[in-house]
Amino acid sequence: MLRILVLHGPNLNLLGTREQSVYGPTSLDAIDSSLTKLAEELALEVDIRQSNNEGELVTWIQEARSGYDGVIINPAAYTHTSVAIRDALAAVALPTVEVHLSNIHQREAFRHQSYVAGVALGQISGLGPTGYLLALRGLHDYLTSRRQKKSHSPMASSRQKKRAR
Ligand code: CA2
Repeated sequence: MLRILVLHGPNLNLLGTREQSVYGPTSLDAIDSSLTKLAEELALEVDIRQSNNEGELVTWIQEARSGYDGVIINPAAYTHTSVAIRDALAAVALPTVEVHLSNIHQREAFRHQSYVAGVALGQISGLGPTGYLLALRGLHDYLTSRRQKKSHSPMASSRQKKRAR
């Protein structure tokens, strides 16, 4: 079964309690529940975590190297500052989708730059909580079609082909 690590960065634990005009009324727990429900439908496993600590996020990304197939991350404010998170994502080289609730490109100039975008498969910005669900569907499609391509490759051994199923 494909396993996806979902990471929420700093202050996202406050969702639904403040700044509803920017980030909407939905709580982080509600976002996590809808992700878990979709994961069940797609027969994926999701491991969802939130941290206000850059080092903790870096450690979790590093640990994802073994046992995970992809990453969904809303790095929150670290999007615009963290070379460490970018380097960790580049090091593990797992397909990663960057998600933002708000459209960072329509906001203050300092939010237009993402250190993560350059190492991500894609970025979803401005679609609110739906962005996380689209990210999960997108990763699912990407990973399953990659598996199929690998298992149909003439170079794939019968053991590789079995593993890819
Ligand atoms: O739009 C997004 O998802 C952001 O990643 C959210 C970050 C912000 O720094 C990025 O530029 C864009 C901020 C998350 C803070 O969330 C709060 C939620 C409720 C109350 C206060 C902060």
